[in-house]
Amino acid sequence: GLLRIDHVGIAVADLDEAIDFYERTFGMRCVHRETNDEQQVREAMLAVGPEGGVVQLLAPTGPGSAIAKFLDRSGPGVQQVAYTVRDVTAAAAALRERGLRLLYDEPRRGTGGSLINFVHPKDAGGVLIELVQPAGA
Ligand code: CMX
Repeated sequence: GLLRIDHVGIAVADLDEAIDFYERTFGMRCVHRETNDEQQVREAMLAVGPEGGVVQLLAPTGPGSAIAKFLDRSGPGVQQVAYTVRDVTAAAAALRERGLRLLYDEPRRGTGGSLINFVHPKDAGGVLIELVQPAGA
C-alpha cells in the first residue's frame, strides 16, 4: 500500500529561478539537487519547514523530455503527485491487477537512488501518480 505522500512534482522552465522563488517567497529550503539523465530532468527538492514534506521542482534537460512535453502542452505547474511505497514492484503489480496502466514493466531509477514507476494519468483521474521506493528500503 501507499505509506505517505513522498513529494509533489512541479514542472518549471528554469530550475535556478524556481528554487530562488520558493526560497525567497515561502522560506523553503533546497535540500537536494541532481540531474537524472534517463528521465532527462534537472531536479531540486525543497523542504517545507522541519517536517512538512517536500516539493520537487523539475526542469527539462532536452526537448524529448517528459517535462519539456508537459511545459509545451500545459505550461509550468503541478506535473505529478508521488507516494512512498515499501516495495514498488509489489505496489505496481497490485495496481495493475486493479486494471491501471503502469508506465514501466520494471522500476527505473528516481531521486537519490530510489526506484520508481508511474500510473498513467488517464487511469487516475487526470493525475500522473509516481510510486517511490526509497533507496535502501
Ligand atoms: N499529468 C496529467 N495529465 C497528463 C500529464 C501529466 N503529467 N502528462 C500528460 N497528460 C495527459 C495529456 O494531457 C494527454 O491528455 P489528452 O489526451 O486529454 O490531451 C494524455 O495525458 C496523453 O498524452 P500523451 O501525449 O499520450 O502523453 P505524453 O507523451 O505527454 O506522456 C506520460 C505522458 C505521463 C506518459 C509521460 O509524461 C511520462 O512518461 N511520464 C513519466 C516520466 C516522467 O514524468 N518523468 C519526469 C519526472 C521524473 C521524476 O519524477 O523523477
